[in-house]
Amino acid sequence: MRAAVVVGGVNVGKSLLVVNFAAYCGQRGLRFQPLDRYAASPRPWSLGEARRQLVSAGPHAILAVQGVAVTLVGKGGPRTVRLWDTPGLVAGVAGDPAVRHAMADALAKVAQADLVLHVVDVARPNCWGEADHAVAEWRAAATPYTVVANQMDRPGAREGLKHLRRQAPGLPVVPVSALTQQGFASLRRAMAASLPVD
Ligand SMILES: Nc1nc2c(ncn2[C@@H]2O[C@H](COP(=O)(O)OP(=O)(O)O)[C@@H](O)[C@H]2O)c(=O)[nH]1
Ligand SMILES: [Mg+2]
Repeated sequence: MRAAVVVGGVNVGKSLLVVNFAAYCGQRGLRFQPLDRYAASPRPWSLGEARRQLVSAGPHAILAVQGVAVTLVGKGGPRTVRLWDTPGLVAGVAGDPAVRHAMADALAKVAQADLVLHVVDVARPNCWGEADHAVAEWRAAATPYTVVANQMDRPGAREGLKHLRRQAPGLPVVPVSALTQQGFASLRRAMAASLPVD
């Protein structure tokens, strides 16, 4: 199955995007598949349970890299893709070994993915940080790469979006709100355009 990896800083809305976008694509229950090396079985969650388990305003709620399969209805037919949720990237080397391992898992997924969805919280000042710059510089030319400008429902997001476009010139940007699902139709179109039909 094709892989779309969702990366970005801490608390930008990656997990809420994964859960709500899967719901938008018609998933009613989510079977999260952890990375193979954890040899764990898929976690079946309702949408509400997945939000409770994964979405949090605190730092690094969940360190696991785990994915959920979704079917994108698009031009020419459906595309099945696994959306991989990852822990937030930070600049520098994390002191906590669990965070360091999680970071390495996340970057390994980015290196293998068929599509990278790089999530940014545009309602935050200076939303394109050092780690964002580093990852985009590393992979944007090598693989289909879309910057997801999230949290468009919040005050200041429009200015943040302009700032982001200046900071990341040449990268495709799709503005969305993972909370209200605004922009999800455009996101699905952008994803379908980069993935082969099943
Ligand atoms: N208003 C608003 N809040 C959001 C949005 N996306 C995420 N959040 C909130 O931001 C916090 C972090 O979200 P989460 O998905 O856990 O971020 P992650 O660390 O990147 O996975 C949670 O409190 C979410 O409810 C959004 O588009 N709009
Ligand atoms: Mg998360």
